[in-house]
Amino acid sequence: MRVDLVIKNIGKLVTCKGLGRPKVGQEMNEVDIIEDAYIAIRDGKIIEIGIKNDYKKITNSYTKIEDAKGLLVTPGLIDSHTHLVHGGSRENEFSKKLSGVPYIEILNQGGGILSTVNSTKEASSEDLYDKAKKSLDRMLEFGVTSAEAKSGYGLELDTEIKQLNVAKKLDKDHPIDLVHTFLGAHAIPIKYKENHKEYIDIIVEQMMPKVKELGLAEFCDVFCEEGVFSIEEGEYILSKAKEMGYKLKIHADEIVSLGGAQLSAKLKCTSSDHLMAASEEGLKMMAKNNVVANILPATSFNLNKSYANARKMIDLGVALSLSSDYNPGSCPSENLQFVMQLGCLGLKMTPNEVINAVTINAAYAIDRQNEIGSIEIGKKADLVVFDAPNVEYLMYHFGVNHVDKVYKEGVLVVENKQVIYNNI
Ligand code: IZC
Ligand code: ZN
Repeated sequence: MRVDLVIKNIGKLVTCKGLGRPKVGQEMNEVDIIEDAYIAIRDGKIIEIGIKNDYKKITNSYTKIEDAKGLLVTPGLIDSHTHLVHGGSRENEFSKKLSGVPYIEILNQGGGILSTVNSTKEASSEDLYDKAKKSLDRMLEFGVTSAEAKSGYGLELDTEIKQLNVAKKLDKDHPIDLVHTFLGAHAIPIKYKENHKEYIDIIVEQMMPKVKELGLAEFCDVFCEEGVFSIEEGEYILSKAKEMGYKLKIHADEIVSLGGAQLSAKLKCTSSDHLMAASEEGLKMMAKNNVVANILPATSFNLNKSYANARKMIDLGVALSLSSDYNPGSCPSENLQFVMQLGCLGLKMTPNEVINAVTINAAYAIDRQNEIGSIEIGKKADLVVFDAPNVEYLMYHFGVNHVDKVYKEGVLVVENKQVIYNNI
């Protein structure tokens, strides 16, 4: 057989092998480690996993052999919740935030999301592309090989489409694979403040069909929060989205316990995100309906809020994923390793639970479990070589980038912590 590449001498290969469904409960603590391993790759896919020098049986002089130098290898990390494409930044609100003005109050004053909406409208597609590309390079340097990207900074058709088109082009041009989400229901534009119904009708009757027709988004998401979209409004929008063939996501119970977790279960959302204020009843319903709880601890950290109750979620049998929420307001950081460290230090998850939550379970959160999220035969050869002796070390030694190398579909894209790809 033809083998393009073998990565040999892997000290610890953490496969995060799947079970045919998201990992829950005790399963989240199981990562499957193979010592002194190699991975064989053909056409960007994993074709064999073995130990020691056994690769010699399948290679020939055309096979490229790379040495992992005894380091730790994991599946490429997946950032399953980002607001990647946007104009501007919001450091002008930083002092206000630090003095204690709540996130929602800044939004109600016309700042927050609405300030980024203005910057995104003003920005050209080229500006949005350059800025988002820089963020994707950073993500890649931290070991992220797939990410979700939401719209939601247009709140009118043309700018929503501009954002989604930029994300589509980046998916093509950049090594990181993107999954696209339409988030027209991210905030109420000021002119519809007294008439939500009018804006919701525009979302449902004009934006959602057009975005679908253009093939620009696979998921639809709603920001359900007190002062933003109510549970009833969220249910209406997401039900219509489902009828149109979108898969569903929801920003649920982030600040106030409105019942977003219950709604995500009722609608069988692929993931329900944030959940810092989710009720036990809602979490139980999510477990029963196989909704992935996508937790974003760097947002809790940055907003100085309490962390989601991850331990309770795991006890109740809810599948957890972790993601960054990268956005210019509540999480201006692309660093998924910091998110993983907060998974331990803030959410009290074990290092093994955290690794599963940014690989195999994160793949389920974006419905890519058949292609990515674990090191298994047939999956993409998306791999991170970490300069670390074991999984625990990645979370224990916090605040630094542990990446040594990143492979995307068998191509080396990060070396010495720097991107080296050339438009693949
Ligand atoms: O720009 O503030 N939470 N949406 C809901 C966000 C954070 C993004 C932002
Ligand atoms: Zn978000």
